[in-house]
Amino acid sequence: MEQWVYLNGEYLPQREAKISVFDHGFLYGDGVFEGIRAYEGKVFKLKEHLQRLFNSAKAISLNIPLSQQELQEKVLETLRKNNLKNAYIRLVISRGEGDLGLDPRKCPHPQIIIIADKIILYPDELYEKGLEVVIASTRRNIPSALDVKIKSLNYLNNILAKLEANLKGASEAIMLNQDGYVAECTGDNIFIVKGGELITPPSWIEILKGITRDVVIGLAKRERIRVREESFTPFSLYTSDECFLSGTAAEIIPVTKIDGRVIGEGKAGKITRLLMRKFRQLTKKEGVPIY
Ligand code: PXG
Repeated sequence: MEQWVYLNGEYLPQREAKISVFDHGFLYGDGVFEGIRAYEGKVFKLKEHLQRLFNSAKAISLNIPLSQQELQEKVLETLRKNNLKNAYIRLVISRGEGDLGLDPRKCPHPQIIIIADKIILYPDELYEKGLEVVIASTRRNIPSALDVKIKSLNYLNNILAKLEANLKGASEAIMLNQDGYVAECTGDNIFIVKGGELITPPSWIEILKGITRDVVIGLAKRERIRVREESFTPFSLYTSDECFLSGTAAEIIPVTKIDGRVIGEGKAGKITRLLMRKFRQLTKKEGVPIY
């Protein structure tokens, strides 16, 4: 079905929502984005996503010509316009039209795009069976070159890792930082369980500080599961009792094979299943109402 797309203050039918070929988002990946979910008529963690979007924009000196409150209202309006209760929302701010040079000063009009659509998820059975993943040889960008805390339109680092996974017949790739410590996946954060404790790479390492990651940590603590934010190497992955990924699109999804090594019992572990259940309950309960 054709969707209505928000583009700089207007709602356009999907086919008419077009961006200039001179837009630096397209030419150089100069821009920022967010992926957000709505569940049962409520937008999950909307304020947190908007805050992260504004921080990403600030970091690249991109001025969003709306306040956070105004942008929130546009997101809700886009969902209403499309009659959506359950949705995947893509918020994109690009540098806008310029000339063929890099200079962002020549792009006076940032473009604001909001796409709201139905979400395509991993098949249900994978939430039982778990994913088979590989460790990519492509390392995560270093912060002194391009800080991965910026959720920018430049995702080639992640796409190169994803390609490696695809070529090896896996659906996802784990990325290490330059020092060989586990960072995250191409669009998800990573957790392991060992001896009843939940461990995830700390936020100072080269990861996007996932909003789902924060929710998972909060849920685990409430369930009195000990949580450690600590760096670890692939050895800890291979020898973990459970492993799962967290992200807005995938939510919580178990990992049951890493580089051919079976993790735990080769299916979703106990703590993973508990957190999956608690997470789903929370998404039904919390959020900014659309209607
Ligand atoms: N790491 C990276 C590199 C990401 O891009 C996450 C972790 C998880 O963060 P949240 O806040 O979502 O828990 C992301 C998420 C998608 C998609 O549609 C998701 C992301 C990026 C691109 C596509 O699956 N970001």
